[in-house]
Amino acid sequence: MTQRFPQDFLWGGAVAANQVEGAWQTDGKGQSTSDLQPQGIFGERVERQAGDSGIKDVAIDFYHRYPEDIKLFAEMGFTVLRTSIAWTRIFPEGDESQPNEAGLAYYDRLFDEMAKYNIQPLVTLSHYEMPYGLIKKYGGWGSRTTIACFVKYAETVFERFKHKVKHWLTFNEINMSLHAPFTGVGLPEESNKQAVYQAIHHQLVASALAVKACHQIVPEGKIGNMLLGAMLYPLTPNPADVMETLQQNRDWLFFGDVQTRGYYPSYMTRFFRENGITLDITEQDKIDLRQPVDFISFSYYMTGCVTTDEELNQKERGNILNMVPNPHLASSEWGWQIDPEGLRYLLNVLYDRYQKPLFIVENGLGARDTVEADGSINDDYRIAYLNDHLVQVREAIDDGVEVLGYTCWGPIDLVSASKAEFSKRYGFIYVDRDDQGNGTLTRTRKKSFFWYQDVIKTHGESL
Ligand code: BGP
Repeated sequence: MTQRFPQDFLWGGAVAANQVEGAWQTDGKGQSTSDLQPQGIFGERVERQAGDSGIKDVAIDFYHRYPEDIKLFAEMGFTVLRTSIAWTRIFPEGDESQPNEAGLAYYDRLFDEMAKYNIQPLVTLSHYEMPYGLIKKYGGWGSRTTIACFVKYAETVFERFKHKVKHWLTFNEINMSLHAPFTGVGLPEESNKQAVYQAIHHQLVASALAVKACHQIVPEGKIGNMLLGAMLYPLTPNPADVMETLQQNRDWLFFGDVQTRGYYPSYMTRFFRENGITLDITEQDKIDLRQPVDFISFSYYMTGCVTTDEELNQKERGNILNMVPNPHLASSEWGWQIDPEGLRYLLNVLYDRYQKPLFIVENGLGARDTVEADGSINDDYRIAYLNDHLVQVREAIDDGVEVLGYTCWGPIDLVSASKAEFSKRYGFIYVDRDDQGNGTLTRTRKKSFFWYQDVIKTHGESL
């Protein structure tokens, strides 16, 4: 088999504005949903009172320290950095007639800094946040008005950054809206399926309109969707388990089907009927949806199993999506099951299904790190995790899957999305900060920093 990755394969890391930038009220930024979730993406919405503070208010202060961080990414050899634009820096309330110039200027500086080192930006338009103003005024994605606000925001940033950013993504892990409605579509957590799927429909239309706008505005622009790629296996060969697995995988593949094919898959007709869901889908919506993405991107951390065994289904499973654990796999401290081969499997499944280029835009191991007396951080567990996954990516490429690149999650430590804390770390670069917000924010290279540097330098031959 081939030992090297393709010459033009993009190597880098991925972060999200709200998990690194901090500066939550700087230069005219408005309140976003993530500013109101002190417990993370599954947490309650909490109105902020004067004097309240949260771990993300400063995060790792990337807003001010990005030159130092990008220099470190360049030292590792990054050719791509995935980040997101905070919508509230551009339209603080979400529906202003004019964008906030200070917010646009910040991203100009950021992309210019990346260009100095030939690091391409891969930019997510909406990563788990939206202007709170749009929720107060219109009810978030429950309203069609939000589609127009989002498209205006997308057109604004395409226009402004069209010569600096060629790769775009619409909504981060769009399928997560089913599990965390406030984070995903700005609806109350207890919303019923009818409301959530209607809001998702609005978001899918907005995503398609952003694809159209990107193609019109950005010369040679490419835009993809972004899925949480949590592949499910049947727990047993019982045909009932196998069928149920097919159905449950469709819960998330549905998003990819619409964004890639431009229309709702037929299995959803039955799903909506059996769940008493009637969607308002206009003729214009159907036309608007017909804007397939150029490539498919996804996050990959784990797989899970499906069972029809009632008793097993009653058990508490302790991982993020409440998936049945696979008896053949080990788990991280947070119950995320480690499955490198599953990444090759998923890449093949997606490529067989869509025949479009794929981009792995998140993958990594959240772990507690120990700083030794001499200041070093020997994160061999992280190296092992990433090494095993990249070997499987190389296998998939050898299978003929077209993979554009790999941006592992959190190349620098950042605030965890699900836990809103610091001790779950992903980085090659350690940031001195704890769960209470104490620490100097000093950056330190971990052992994995040098490992990744070598992987990139050798195009994967060192794996
Ligand atoms: C993905 C999100 C990221 C990120 C990552 C790791 O679902 O897109 O924002 O944080 O998961 O999750 P966590 O931070 O909860 O460990």
